[in-house]
Amino acid sequence: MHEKDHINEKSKQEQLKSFKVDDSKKNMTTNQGLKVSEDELSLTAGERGPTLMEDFHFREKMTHFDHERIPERVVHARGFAAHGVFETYESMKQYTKAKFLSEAGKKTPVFTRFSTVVGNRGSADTVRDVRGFATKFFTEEGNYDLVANNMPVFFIQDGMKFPDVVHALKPEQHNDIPQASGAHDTFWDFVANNQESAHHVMWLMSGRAVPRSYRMMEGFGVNTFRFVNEQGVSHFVKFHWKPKLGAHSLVWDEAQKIAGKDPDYNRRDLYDAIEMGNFPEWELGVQIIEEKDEFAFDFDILDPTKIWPEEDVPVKRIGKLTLNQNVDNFFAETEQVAFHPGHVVPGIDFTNDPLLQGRLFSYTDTQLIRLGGPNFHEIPINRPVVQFYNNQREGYHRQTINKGKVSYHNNSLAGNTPSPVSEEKGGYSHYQEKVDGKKIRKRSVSFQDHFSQATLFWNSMSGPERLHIIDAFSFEVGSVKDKVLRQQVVDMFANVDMELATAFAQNIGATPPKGEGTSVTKSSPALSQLNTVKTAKTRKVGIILDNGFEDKKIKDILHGLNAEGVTYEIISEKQGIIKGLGGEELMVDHTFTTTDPVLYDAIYVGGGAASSRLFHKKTTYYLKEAFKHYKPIGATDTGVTFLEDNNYIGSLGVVDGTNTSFVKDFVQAIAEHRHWNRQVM
Ligand code: HDE
Repeated sequence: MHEKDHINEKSKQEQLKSFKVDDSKKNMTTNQGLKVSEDELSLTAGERGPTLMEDFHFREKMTHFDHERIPERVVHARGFAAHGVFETYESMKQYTKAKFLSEAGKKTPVFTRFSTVVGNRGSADTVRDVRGFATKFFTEEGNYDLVANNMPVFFIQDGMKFPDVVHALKPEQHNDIPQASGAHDTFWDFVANNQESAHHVMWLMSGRAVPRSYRMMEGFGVNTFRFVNEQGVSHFVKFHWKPKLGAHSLVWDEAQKIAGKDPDYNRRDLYDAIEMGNFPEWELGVQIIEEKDEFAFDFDILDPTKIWPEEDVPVKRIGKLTLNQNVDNFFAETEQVAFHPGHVVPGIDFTNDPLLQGRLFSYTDTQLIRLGGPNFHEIPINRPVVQFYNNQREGYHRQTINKGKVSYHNNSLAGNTPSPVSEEKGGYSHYQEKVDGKKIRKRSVSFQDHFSQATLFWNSMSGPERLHIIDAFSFEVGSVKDKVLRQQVVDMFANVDMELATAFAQNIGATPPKGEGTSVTKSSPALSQLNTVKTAKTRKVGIILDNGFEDKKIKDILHGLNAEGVTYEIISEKQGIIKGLGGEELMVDHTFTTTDPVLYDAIYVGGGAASSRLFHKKTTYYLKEAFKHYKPIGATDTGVTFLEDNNYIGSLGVVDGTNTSFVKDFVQAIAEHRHWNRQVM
């Protein structure tokens, strides 16, 4: 495999195959291969006697167990990953010599890990947080990592401040509370005292921080990189991931409830979608700026607290990522994968973005402690699909068996090999940017405007999105104990928008700000999730049914939903089989108590006998929750009485079965994601 010169989309899978072990139907052995005859009783001196030291099997088993945990990632500890393929749409040779982007139809195996940032490994998926979106491309020129987030800007401008923002965001020092949440004093103290965070905080208070699904989330490389072509011409580039299913969010009340009902909500969603063959897809987009336009904008294009508005610098879609295979082993693959923005291939290079420069140090450093030494690149999931040759040797967990006695360069004993390769033959060569300046600890004034783009974000939001942001500030800053700090935050965000700061100031008992407010009026429609892709495909409907349902009608509706790519689960009072009037049988997936309305995109009441009081009570609860969270609701047959009882008929996104085109209308309502303009008490 290593010596193969042809890399195809299956290459990584083939490479991993040789490391995979299926130990089902096998005899048990020790790690030395010795067959084990007894695995439950330790070796003792007599039936009631003491355990003996010489029980090597007991000691090996226990020692391994004692050492099973490795340190979790200091940030992005909780994550979930899958394998897939990236396919290039068209040759990007004009901009970059990166081979995996060089021709239309070229396929590259990838591994993508999604994550939350702040919580521990066992924390809930749906907390308010940034999401990581890291992709390793196993290219023929070595691994390229695009280590992205689902928000396009960052809290800080200089890597030097990363430990500070993370310390502030993590649980507080004295009591280790709260878990996976920024709703506490130290985070907001950091924000108020580091005003460059304003723009990122706006994103964090928006629906982007509670994505409905990893499959419905945008990704952004945040930092400014370079594309360099064969001729050595460089362009500035920002990377984007655009989800084919659109970018959609949960509502906060729902996100909080899901954190209890199903803390694995986002990972389960990704896993299930892949198992069902609903492979999630994203398009890779690039924004490109010519070198000569470096200073043509009213912000510094190297400032990671700034976006390049898509209306000013269009996003060109250059390829498609498809995740199509779940991992076999979470620890071996998802936990041990090691990303690094410094893993680049020829044609992709860095800029002087000061945050990026900090990152280029941190990622390898952190793997040393997390993965226990300098040989983490040899762990199967991290291995490039091309063989690596150099003079690095030894260290913990070395697996390569290098032949020969030479491990230095230059040498003549091995004909001066392994030998460096010229740029023309594919050797990586850094872009020769001219740098001339004094060694100083100082930031350019072009990085000093911290508020204009935070306002741009606010200006671009629709009404419901603004309400989400005001509620989020009210919750988060309202959770801050220090009243002076609360006021500081209000005064800071008055620089973003007076209406916003006034609204949450009133909710948290702070003094509304005075003054003129900002004069920034610019907006960017691409930032609003109301303008995203809308589709019912892969959405999950909770179908409430009781015995005595209308056989044909229900069957037709189920088929209709299936045909539109909608998935569903049948919910009833008891598990087992329910029967229709004509004897049709359906298997119940969940009872009212093993699931919850917050776990569905829509609720449909198909009715049936619906005679018990419990059925009535629970169905009403399911509908009320769905209604409150702006979800589509459908009902036919006896189910319609539930809509009547709750006065839902005629409300936005409520579809009743008196309509002959029920499936069509319901699917359309599902595609809307949420009916934000519904009047909800
Ligand atoms: Fe990271 N980041 N980061 N980060 N980051 C890590 O590396 C760091 C930043 C991102 O699924 C760590 O292996 C510094 C921006 C993702 O395994 C660590 C700075 C963006 C992941 C680290 C940043 C990211 C990480 C922790 C500021 C979006 C998870 C574990 C200078 C573009 C990757 C690890 C995975 C992980 C450092 C800022 C994305 C400590 C110093 C901006 C998606 O090295």
